[in-house]
Amino acid sequence: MKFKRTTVTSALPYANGPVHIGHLAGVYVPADIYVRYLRLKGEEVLFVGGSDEHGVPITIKARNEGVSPQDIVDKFHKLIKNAFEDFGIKFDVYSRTTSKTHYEVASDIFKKLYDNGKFIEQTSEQYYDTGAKQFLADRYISGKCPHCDNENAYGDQCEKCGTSLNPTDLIEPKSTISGSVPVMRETKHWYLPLDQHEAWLREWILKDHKEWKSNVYGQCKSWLDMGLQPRAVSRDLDWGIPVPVEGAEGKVLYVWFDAPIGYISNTKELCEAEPEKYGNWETWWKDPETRLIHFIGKDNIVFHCIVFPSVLKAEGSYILPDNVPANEFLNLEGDKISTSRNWAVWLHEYLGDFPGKQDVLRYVLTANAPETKDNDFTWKDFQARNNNELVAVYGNFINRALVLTQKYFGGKVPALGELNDYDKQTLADFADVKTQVEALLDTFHFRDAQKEAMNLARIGNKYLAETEPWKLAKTDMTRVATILNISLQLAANLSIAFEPFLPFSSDKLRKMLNLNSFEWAQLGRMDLLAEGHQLNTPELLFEKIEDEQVEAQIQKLHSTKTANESAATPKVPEVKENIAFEEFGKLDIRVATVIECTKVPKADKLLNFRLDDGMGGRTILSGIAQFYPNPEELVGSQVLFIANFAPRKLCGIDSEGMILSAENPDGTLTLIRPTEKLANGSIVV
Ligand code: B3M
Ligand code: ZN
Repeated sequence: MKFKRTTVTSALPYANGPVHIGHLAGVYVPADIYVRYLRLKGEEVLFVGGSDEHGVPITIKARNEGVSPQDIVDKFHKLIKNAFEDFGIKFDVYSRTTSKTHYEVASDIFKKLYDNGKFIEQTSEQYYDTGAKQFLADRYISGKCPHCDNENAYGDQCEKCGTSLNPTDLIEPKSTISGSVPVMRETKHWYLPLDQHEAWLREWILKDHKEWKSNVYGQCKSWLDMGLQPRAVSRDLDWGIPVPVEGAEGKVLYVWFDAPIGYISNTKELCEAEPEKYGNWETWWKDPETRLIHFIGKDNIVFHCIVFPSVLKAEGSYILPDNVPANEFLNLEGDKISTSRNWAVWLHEYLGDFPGKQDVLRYVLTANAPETKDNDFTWKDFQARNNNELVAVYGNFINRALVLTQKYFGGKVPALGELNDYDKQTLADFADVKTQVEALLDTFHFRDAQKEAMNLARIGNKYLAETEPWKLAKTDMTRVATILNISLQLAANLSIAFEPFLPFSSDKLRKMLNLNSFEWAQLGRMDLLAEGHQLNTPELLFEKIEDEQVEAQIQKLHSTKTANESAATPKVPEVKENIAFEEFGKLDIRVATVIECTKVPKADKLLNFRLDDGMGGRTILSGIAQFYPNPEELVGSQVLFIANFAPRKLCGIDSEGMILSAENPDGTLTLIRPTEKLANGSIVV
């Protein structure tokens, strides 16, 4: 079938941490390449992204940090969105699943499925914390692992031995919220009966989409062969979209039910904001002439190929994905990327450490893309690919062509004379690049497509190296003109061929070539620059990356990892000498709420806390500024302080007490904060 337009989605990252190179290589860079390619061909395409702002991990992070889940997602949504923008991932829309539109769209879809009897209701027993008065998500239950005796296994997984668990598998389960022993209590949930969808899914994937990537097809097949089970689409949680049904108080939509609907909501939000430009949102989601493509990582395959399509099918008016080109995982320096161990290269940090070098990372991530199997990123390879390929091949060719034109022809495109056999051969090599790169991009082989583009640069580089126009300048200017004309046409071609992969450099190159309009269709043509066309002053397209720069990165990686590992096996400082109870009794430790918290000017370490201590308020300075870069985020938290500590003057400010922190094994300090709201001024006994 011939499609008229394409809706491209890329997985919505959880807004509980920044994006790292694994996410980029697996999802965002390939999606962006594909979309840029379609745009360049003049096709109608919509690129939808956004943040996934629900789910239990966000609530856990919020609880640990003593802030609200909304605070967490606000912070990371902004950070991720800005980093993507800086990196040139060009979404048409990047919104969030806490938006009003998303609440409406997700609730409406749930309601429609509910009203049409597409769910089944089931009651089951789940752990409940009677003190905290809430059902416990798997991650909120810890206990002993039945396989390896690890005391701190979670209700969904033991992180020590890696086994997936059910909360009921845990020996001596405890609520991580209150520490108390949870009880079993009945709860009702709505389930999507995937077993009833199995027949059409088998037909649709296994028969009609044999062209899907083998890793995707294989995973779907094994799910289908195991037999599908009903999946709960609601949870007992207070963070998420309320289940829009009577009698569902305290229940929200399961994050994996609402998140993919986010693609639809974000499209709707965009189209309603700019209808002239984007038209009606339904065209992008309901017209059978629209092709839907989901870019995701391999851990999301079942949700995009089985669960979400079943929701769309049950709803009845939506199209299904035409392809789901999921990637495998990227490792880092031979080890699995891990957020908790801080074994990652974070996008926002890369952008800060390597300003203006977006394309280098894009290039390396595509060159090592985990398209068919897991792959590895190393800083040495990053440096080598930059220095030996981008600088020495592509950059060198462009620089020579432009500088020589400047030198011999005042920057004007010289005339093309008669072609010799080598010229003809070089042009022939370029002639079918369009078909070749296109065939690879159309089938999501981005790695090979980029390799093909780089081979073109190699041909150009070799052409100049072998024809040596600088040697001919004294004897045969007609020949020099021909060689440079050909080289410049090749350079113009490269700016188009590389546009999907290296958009910043392509743009820079076109500025140097003084080339304003360009399109994919021009690829392979040798008349892109007319004779006499004036070029702009040449600049280097890429710069060498020095050893020190990558060594600093390697060191940074290892030092943060070591800090984290030593935190995992802490050395506990020795206990001090015994004291009598009366001595403890002399300390007056109390609870207060932070009402203001700012950095003390000219003192790097000090924070100025204004506290509501229940006794009219007081000011205390505390030397923890370096551990709380955003002190305003502490406002509203409760802290413990020593109330009868003799006041002292610091930096000209009276400090009336001392706020309690704990020292971590790596020397960092963390404020001690009560987990339940207490009356200000309460005494700690
Ligand atoms: N946030 C999981 C992930 O980042 C999830 C993807 C949602 S896509 C709708 O792996
Ligand atoms: Zn275990």
